[in-house]
Amino acid sequence: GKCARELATSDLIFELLDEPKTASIAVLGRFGDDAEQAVVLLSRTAFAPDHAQDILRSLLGVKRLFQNDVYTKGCGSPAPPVFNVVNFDIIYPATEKHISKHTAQTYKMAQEDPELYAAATLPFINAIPAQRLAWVYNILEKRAEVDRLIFEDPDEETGFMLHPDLKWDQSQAQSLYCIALCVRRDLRCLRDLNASHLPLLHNIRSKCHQAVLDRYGVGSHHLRLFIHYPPSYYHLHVHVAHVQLDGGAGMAAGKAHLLDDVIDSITLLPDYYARRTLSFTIGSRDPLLVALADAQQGRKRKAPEAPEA
Ligand code: M7G
Repeated sequence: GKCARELATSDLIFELLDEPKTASIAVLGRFGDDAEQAVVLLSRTAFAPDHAQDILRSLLGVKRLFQNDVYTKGCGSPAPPVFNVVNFDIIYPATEKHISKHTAQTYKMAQEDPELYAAATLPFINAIPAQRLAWVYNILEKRAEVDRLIFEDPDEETGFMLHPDLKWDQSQAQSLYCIALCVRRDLRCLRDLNASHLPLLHNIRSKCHQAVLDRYGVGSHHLRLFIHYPPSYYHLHVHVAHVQLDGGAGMAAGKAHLLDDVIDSITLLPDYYARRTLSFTIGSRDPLLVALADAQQGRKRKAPEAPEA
């Protein structure tokens, strides 16, 4: 409400992250003289194949940048400008966590063993304000995105709700991206999963496959189901994306764990995720990095000194 009305008077000036490859940009600013900050994400939509011919026709008249042998390059705005559709996402009021998530930063690998999880990550998760999951509970309690619901299974133990992910503009099936949120609220992340959750994971896998086929005509062999570690939101959810989608960092090794692999691992070893070391990429501005570094420092200090020779 507020965002839409005041967008005209906004003063969004600080560029956070400019990603030419995905034609997207994140900017930080305020609406008028409001004290709260907003993060706004802008991204260009994909070309609709039906429009390609019209776009080309209207572009042929614009300036050619160069021509070399069989190669010609040019650029211009197609007319009518209806082709320049831009998606926008507004996060308001934006917290430091939102701002850092959308800010350019350097990344490094972290190794989290069960002791480090207990000493650093778990206290970090427990300190996250409950407000961070408000959007999840809004969906589960049908206060938000109600008309976007794709499928629901209300079972208290194995149930979930499937919605289009915020990232997907639903313009193309090939960029399909949905999110399955568990009904139960006691599972935070991959670390919590063990063999007792196999019925839940099997249920999500088979019913997501069926629901996406029914709604979008995309078969299960074209879907990549995965769980992030660490996630941004500690309420267990499964990402459901088209295999052809280039998901960037969100699909990189060390961040995305295939649901098939998760199921297989805990079938073979029931407490696999409580015991293993998880390696992942972490941004220099991620507050979890500080928690991990502090705990590692403490561990070094506490480590027994080598016996003297
Ligand atoms: P994650 O693995 O916790 O973190 O996934 P990530 O954002 O680092 O991937 C959360 C997923 O939920 C992401 O794919 C988000 O795009 C998606 N998401 C986040 N929010 C705030 C919303 C929302 O309000 N609605 C919907 N439908 N999806 C969201």
